[in-house]
Amino acid sequence: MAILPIVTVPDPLLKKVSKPVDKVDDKLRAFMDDMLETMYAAPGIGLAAVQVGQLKRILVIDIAPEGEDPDPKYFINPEITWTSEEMNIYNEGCLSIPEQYADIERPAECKVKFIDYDGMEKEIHADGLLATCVQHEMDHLNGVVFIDYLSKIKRGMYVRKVKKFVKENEK
Ligand code: GNR
Ligand code: NI
Repeated sequence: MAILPIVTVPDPLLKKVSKPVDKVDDKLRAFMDDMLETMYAAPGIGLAAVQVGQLKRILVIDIAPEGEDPDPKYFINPEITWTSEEMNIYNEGCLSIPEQYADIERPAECKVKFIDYDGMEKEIHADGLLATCVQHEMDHLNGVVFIDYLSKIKRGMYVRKVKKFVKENEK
């Protein structure tokens, strides 16, 4: 297992569309384990492969509250098949936009079809934080981050703050 470096804005990689995975094998599972370890170490509740430099359609998510048993979820080639009309606003953060938060409105519930850790096709109905997190991670696979929903001026402010944060943390 390994903790991988996390890509931050304005890295152009974060704007790219990730490619579908064609085979779920032990090598891919080892990479997904590294993603999970990286996410826990950050710490975060979700991570897309592009955030650790790989343009693959893979997500890992664990929304279990701190102090409770871990509940890792792996999503390969995820597709959102349904979203609710009801919306929800959540104060979102992103490991690629460290220390910055913004209220983002998304569908409150969604259904996601995906391939799991064992290569089996599954579909889940997500609500609450899981629905928000799945949609945030799906955005990463399509080259979108939450600041893309803000005005150009606000986005510029966020990017500047992240650059400063990254610079100060590499000293
Ligand atoms: O750790 C994370 N927290 C979070 C909080 C609200 C909405 C979405 C998220 S995902 C984020 C980790 C991350 O950047 N995933 O891409
Ligand atoms: Ni993110």
